[in-house]
Amino acid sequence: MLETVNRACTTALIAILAIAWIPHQASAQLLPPVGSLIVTITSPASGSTVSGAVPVSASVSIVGALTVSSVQFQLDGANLGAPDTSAPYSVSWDTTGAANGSHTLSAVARDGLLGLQFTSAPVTVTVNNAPPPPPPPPADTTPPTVGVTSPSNGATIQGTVPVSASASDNVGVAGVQFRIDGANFGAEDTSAPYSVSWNTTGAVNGSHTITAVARDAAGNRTTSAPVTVTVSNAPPPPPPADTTPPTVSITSPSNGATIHGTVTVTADAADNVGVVGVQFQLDGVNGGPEDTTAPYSIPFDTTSTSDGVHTITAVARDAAGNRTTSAAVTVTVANNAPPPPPPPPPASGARFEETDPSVTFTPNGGWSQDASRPWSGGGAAFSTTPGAQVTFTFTGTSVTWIGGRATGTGIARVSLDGVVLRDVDTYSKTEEVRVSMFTASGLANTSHTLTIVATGQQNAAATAAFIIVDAFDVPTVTVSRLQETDPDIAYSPAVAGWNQGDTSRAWSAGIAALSTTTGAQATFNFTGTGISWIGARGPQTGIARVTLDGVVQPPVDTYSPTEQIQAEVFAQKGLADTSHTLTIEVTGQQNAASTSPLIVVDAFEVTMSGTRHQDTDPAIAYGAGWIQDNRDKAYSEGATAESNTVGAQATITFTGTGIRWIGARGPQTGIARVLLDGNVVADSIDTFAQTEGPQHADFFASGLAAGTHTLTIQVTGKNPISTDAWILIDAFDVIP
Ligand SMILES: [Ca+2]
Ligand SMILES: [Ca+2]
Ligand SMILES: [Ca+2]
Repeated sequence: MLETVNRACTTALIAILAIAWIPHQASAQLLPPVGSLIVTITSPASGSTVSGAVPVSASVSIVGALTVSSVQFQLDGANLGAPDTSAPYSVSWDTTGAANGSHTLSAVARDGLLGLQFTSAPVTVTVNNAPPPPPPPPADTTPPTVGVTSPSNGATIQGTVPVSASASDNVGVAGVQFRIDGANFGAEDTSAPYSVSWNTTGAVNGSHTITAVARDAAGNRTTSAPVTVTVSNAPPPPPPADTTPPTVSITSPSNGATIHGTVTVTADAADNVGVVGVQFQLDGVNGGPEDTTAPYSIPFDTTSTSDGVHTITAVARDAAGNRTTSAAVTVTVANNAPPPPPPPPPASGARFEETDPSVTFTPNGGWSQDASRPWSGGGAAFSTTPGAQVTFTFTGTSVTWIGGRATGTGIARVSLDGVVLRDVDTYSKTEEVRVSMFTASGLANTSHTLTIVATGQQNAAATAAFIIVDAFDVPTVTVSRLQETDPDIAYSPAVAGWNQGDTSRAWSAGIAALSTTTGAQATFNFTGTGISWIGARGPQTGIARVTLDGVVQPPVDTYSPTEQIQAEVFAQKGLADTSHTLTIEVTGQQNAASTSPLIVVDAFEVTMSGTRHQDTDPAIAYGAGWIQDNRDKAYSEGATAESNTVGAQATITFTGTGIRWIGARGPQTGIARVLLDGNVVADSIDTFAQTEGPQHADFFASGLAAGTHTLTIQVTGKNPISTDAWILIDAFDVIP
């Protein structure tokens, strides 16, 4: 079919060659119609809106003997793409190449026989493409600029300095990282002004390089020009100089010691930093090498020096060269002396009961045993038979007769080794059980015989002439019986805890304090080496809790099926010779056999240092105004001297290193002045107290030079609230 058409066309082609230059359109008009091509744009539809790439298609209908050689699409009259020579006729239109808005498409079909052209009806469409995306921004390739602004190049710095930089960027600086000697220093500073603080004391002195690295958000980095600085810090101050000298003291031998042979000299030394050595000296001259390690000591061969008094010192040294010389210890070197005497007998005496074989009663029928009181050892001997006597043979330098006194006790004659010493009046207004009756001291340390003879005589106030022999102490022990009214005893609760002043029994000094109040306490502060609580036992007494210097003692059960008035219910000996505190507490508890928890505080006996000399001792010289042999209270060995006369004075001459004045306190006692060796040592001792305190130590002096001294008591007046100016001399205790 096509070949047939082609042959037909060849003829027609030759015919028109001569007029090939004639425009086709014109030719179509000039030539008789031989047919037509009806071109129709099939897509897109007229009036449609298009975007992107769209196909533009056309169909051609042949009318007559024409053929279709091609279809040329047109956009707004201009060719769109190449002519399409074969059906289906189509071209792809990239509408993005056209402006948004109305456009006209058309298609021109070309006849293959005569070259006639037939144009379609126009199709108008609206191009509506999205605007093109904006062009991407240009990449940031511009690095920041940065420079270190402080410190300045070449600077010498010390201490803490700011390190600063300025930085800028076409877009923006994201951060600046400082570097010292190439190493990052601190965190990146992300906000201007860019600065870090540099404590240069952490760096070695010398040259260091500072740079700053600025960074922008695109990652561009710029390192500043280096700034070179010199760190020059002063060296740290030296530690403060040690200006504290050591402390040092010689611990052995003791001051005043007599030494011989080889003795060890020791010292204690201490220092705030450290002791590096202790140099011992004899009479100021170095002895031996310095001891550089504690404990500091050196052997001292006393034969290397002369007999006699020498001083030993120790010089402690610290590393800073501070030196301290100890207090001197004075010793007596006695290389050729005889050995020292044996130590003195123990202070606590041995007690010999009246039943001891060393005690002899004559005539046998004149003495009776008594167990009605809580006597030492449970019993005592008594007699009213004139001439009845008891002898006690002992070895020692002192002795004390322990007995009892009351309104019915009489006068005994006491002899030592056959020599009458004195007549002892044992009368007392109150019954005193197991107390010192007479003491002989200062005896040669040999065997002695003490003789007590009942005279049948009695005090004018006495009702009978009993003599009671309970025991003997060798050597004598210095004891004060202090009443429960003593100002040194504190009672609690203050109100209603204790029944004070009970007189229902023959209490020591006539009265006692009683309590059944659980938790009620009596606290006694005393100084001495022993303590006895004088209370009571009976069918109605309870259990007490005793605390001595804070140490709780075993419970004290004071129950007894029979009454024991003035019983020693608690005793502790061998205490250090210093102040102590004894507390008695009512527990509210009682023995199963007891009828009540009652606790009785009647008196305390305090054992003290020294040897007691009674107010009757011939070593005491009384001036005018003194009254002897007062028996109105429970005094030591029954009696005192006393004066209510201002200006009255008494002086004891004693040999020893200390002395204790046993007087009294009370509502009626006065003020005294005390002189030692003629010098006032206590100008105004006010003995006033609201409660009775017989046998109180009104004054004590110790540490005196060994030798003979005098102690003078002067009555000087009274406290305004005291009823009188009584000053009592009950005894003196001489410290050897
Ligand atoms: Ca006895
Ligand atoms: Ca009493
Ligand atoms: Ca006395």
